[in-house]
Amino acid sequence: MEDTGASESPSHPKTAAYHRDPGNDTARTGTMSDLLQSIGESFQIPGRFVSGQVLGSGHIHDTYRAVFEEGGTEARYVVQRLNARVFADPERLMQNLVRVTDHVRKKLADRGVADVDRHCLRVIPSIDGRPFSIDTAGHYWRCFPFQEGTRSHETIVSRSQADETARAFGSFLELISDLPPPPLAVTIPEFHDLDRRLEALEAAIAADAHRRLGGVQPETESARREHRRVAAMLGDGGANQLPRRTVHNDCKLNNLLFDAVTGRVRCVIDLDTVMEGTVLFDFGELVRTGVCAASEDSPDLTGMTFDRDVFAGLAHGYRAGAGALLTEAELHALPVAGPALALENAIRFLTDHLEGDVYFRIHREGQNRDRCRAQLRRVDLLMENLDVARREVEGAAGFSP
Ligand code: GN1
Ligand code: MG
Repeated sequence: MEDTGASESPSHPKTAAYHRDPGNDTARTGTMSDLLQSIGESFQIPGRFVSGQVLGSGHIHDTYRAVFEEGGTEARYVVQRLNARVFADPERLMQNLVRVTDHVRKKLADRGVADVDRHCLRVIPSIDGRPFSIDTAGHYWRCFPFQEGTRSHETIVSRSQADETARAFGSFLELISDLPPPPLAVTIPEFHDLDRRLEALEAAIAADAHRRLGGVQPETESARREHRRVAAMLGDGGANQLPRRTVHNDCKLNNLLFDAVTGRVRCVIDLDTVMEGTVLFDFGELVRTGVCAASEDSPDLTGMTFDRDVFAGLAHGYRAGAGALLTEAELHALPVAGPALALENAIRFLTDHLEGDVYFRIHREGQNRDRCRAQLRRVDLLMENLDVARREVEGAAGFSP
């Protein structure tokens, strides 16, 4: 997650201690406060900067929480330095974000939702009226109100939580389904293109720039083998002919904020990759992150299992959240989404391991290799349980997939 809405995090395992910041990071040193102060003050926040701290578990951006004093009370904000290596065009990214959040906010308000700020991100403009601010080093920053009274979670623990999670992302799909043209900018080209991801892996293998190939031979073989299997399955399942729509593209449990009191989903966050895609990208991320509980980088995979109840919750919740939007072809294809997205992430982690950990933030050596292994294990489990998944989707959709 990128904590774009941020949450209370006493239960959050990955905060400051895990933070690694490439390059000249003033934000970890004594000048962190100065940097956050000057950035914070460059946004339209009606108060005085008090303090700031590192926040969040995202692999991509650098996220902080800044406290301002506003008329005698403290108000908290999320300030985020965008990763320009991952997002080459931060201005178009932020234009997307403004379009998406404006659209969702308007729809929620039209439907009578009270206090829209609690249910959708709001981009705070800079003093000069732009949806971002640029620091003296040329880095792009953005700012949101901190979502008070929320929690984020890393692992789905029950069928009802799976249902709630998938329902929220299904509803989000409906909310953005009528975004007026033009299409959103492509923030990361070929983001979920499995074949291009494999090509990138082959290039990293050929270069072996960090001499790590010797340590990951079984993983590279397994990635190639599974790619052949999964690509054939996607072809057979009609996945390549599905309608293109605006999708979230990163539907993980930890990209939702849950109300700390009611336990219900309040807000979908991490909207950086909202752009054209297919529902398989969204449902697949839900399945690969939800169904085989275990942390994404656990070196011990012996206890990992396929949780049928969680899968059933995801299928029912997604169908219910998206309502009538999903076509029969999309519903038929849902069962293959999980293994495809697990494999894609395995390939991405392995590529990054070979390339020297330049994309996904790591906190220890070999972490991207371990992440890859854990995804490959998920591919196995999800493929073994494909028939179970088909039956559950059939139950949720009311027909035979
Ligand atoms: C990144 O930072 P986070 O966890 O929200 C990545 C996702 C990966 C995920 C793997 C823009 O998302 O695509 O699935 O890591 N986001 C981007 O944990 O690459
Ligand atoms: Mg993300």
